[in-house]
Amino acid sequence: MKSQATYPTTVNEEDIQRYRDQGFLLTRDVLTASEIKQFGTEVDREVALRTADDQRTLEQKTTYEQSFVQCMRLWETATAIKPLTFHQGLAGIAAQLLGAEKVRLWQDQALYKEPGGKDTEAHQDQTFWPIGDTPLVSAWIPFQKIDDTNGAMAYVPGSHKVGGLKIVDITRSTTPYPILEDKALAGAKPEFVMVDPGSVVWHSGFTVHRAAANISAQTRRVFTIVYYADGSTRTSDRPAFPLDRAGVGVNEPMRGEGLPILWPPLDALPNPPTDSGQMTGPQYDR
Ligand SMILES: O=C(O)CCC(=O)C(=O)O
Repeated sequence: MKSQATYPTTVNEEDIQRYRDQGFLLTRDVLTASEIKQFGTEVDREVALRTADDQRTLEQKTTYEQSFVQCMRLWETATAIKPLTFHQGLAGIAAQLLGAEKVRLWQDQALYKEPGGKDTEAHQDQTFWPIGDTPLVSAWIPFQKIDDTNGAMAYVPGSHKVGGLKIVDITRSTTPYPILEDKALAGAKPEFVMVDPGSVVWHSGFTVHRAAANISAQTRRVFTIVYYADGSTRTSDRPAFPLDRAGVGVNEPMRGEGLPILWPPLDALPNPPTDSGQMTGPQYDR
């Protein structure tokens, strides 16, 4: 691992403070136009490969699947996507926002909202996982311009400060909790963020967020990377694929082949876990 790495993209103090206050932040021009084109093509290819056998129309899918096509841990099956998941500019920003010396990968994924795809219900990410209040941040990276027609994300400012609310079952295997009505949010409303390709929106694991429906004629193509501070421990035995696969027990540090260090940069990109397979489908890693 390189020591004393300097950040390829430095986040200024004002933006770090904004992130701490609001629980989300737009960072502009993090990826170049050629990176967006190249990675967008590679992620398209991998999503197409993983979903090749799924001939269902949008209407035939479950309510959850109508929100987006979800393909997870793409770095494990597509070598060409690895440099995106391990992107130093992105990982350096995550380290700065988390205030952590070292950060690890929790998961990467494609979230492709098809034309006509329904809205993504308001939820918090972190409450899905047995990781307590581990510092966690997500990068939401669109491969195209996001406006009010194609599934923009919206975040409730300051909602990360209320901590973990009741879990929202966005898979709808049970009735989803109407989190926006939670008294702790005091009526605060999600704010939509429009994004140009190359820019990235970050949100804390406790920020309440949702995404609009895709009423455009094109698929909304988004990649996300979820980072957490190294040294964090598992807080309960609730199932979570990345921890269970790595054999991480309760109170043990969360590390393993599928949870690689992303910052500071490694000298060489690691190999994926030997049991990496195609992981798709309507699970959100509870
Ligand atoms: O892109 C979406 O529709 C939802 C994304 C989301 O919930 C997340 O990145 O945590």
